[in-house]
Amino acid sequence: MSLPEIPEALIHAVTCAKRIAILTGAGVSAESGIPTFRDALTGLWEQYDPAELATPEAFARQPDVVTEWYDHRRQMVLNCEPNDGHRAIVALTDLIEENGGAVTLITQNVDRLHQRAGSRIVYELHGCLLNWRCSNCGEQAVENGPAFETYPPICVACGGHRRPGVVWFGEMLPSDALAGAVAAAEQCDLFMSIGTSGLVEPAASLARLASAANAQVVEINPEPTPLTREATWSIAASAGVALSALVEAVRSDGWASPGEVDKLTG
Ligand code: BV8
Ligand code: ZN
Repeated sequence: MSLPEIPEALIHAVTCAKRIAILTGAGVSAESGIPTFRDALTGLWEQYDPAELATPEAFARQPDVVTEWYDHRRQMVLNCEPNDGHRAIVALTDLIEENGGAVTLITQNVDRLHQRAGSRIVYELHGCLLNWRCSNCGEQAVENGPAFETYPPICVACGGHRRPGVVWFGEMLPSDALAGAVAAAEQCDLFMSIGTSGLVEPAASLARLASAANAQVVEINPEPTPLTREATWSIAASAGVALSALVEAVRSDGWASPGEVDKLTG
């Protein structure tokens, strides 16, 4: 597979950036074998619309169907591994931090693969599939084990229906994650939108916040999105391939510039 062309100006922007904000979507986990959100419904789930299942109303109406779908996704996530895209984000973060910059990682994903790849601070805008809580008494636990025996899973403390700790459509985002993401978008020099269709709010507005604050914006997505025509750069490639190529380019061209070589060789 040919490596995508990484524009010189983008490599320069990455090496000059003091603050980079990265927003990821389901496309970053696709190369781990996790269907993207809009393709999530294959097989027995294909008769459902994800946006229909990802709501409090659906949980109230069909707690068994909704929790079985989420538990099916939880098992998928537990049985897959982070991919080159997740690892490249860790490598890029380390490179930037070694050179005095800062990276804020914001994700719409609920699979915790960034953390499993080694990303330390992640703003999870839409919660996490592994956290489950009682919809009645709030009792919560991280569930890393096998599939539940009953749907919906029942709270041992009060007998209530347990739900996944994700943010459903119509629910507020976690205020600390959203505040951190907005601040990072408003203060960054470079905003990277990776593997997201840019359809879900308020996450989709972060790139516009960044560009309104004079940040440059790069999008990595094999398909065009509403952001494509507004971005400074748009790389039509998969996250794993494009991010690995970007890290390679920054490592070799970016930081091997004459000033850096003097600094490195003393
Ligand atoms: C809220 C958890 C306040 C559950 C999810 C304006 C402002 C505020 C709210 C709204 C607004 N307008 C509308 C709303 C309401 C709503 C909304 O956005 N609706 C949309 C559909 C119009 N927003 C909300 O309800 C939010 N709450 O704002 O609270 C409020 C409340 C009520 C009324 C007003 C305000 C809550 C939204 C959170 C929903 N929960 N997830 C679960 O996972 O089941 S969202 C869900 O979609 C996932 O988190 C997913 O990540 C996310 C976004 O989708 P993407 O990540 O982009 O995934 P998608 O499949 O769409 O695209 C994948 C992309 O990857 C594609 O472009 C593809 O080309 C690309 N790709 C594929 N392979 C690769 C790749 N890219 C790179 N490499 C590859 N290999
Ligand atoms: Zn309970």
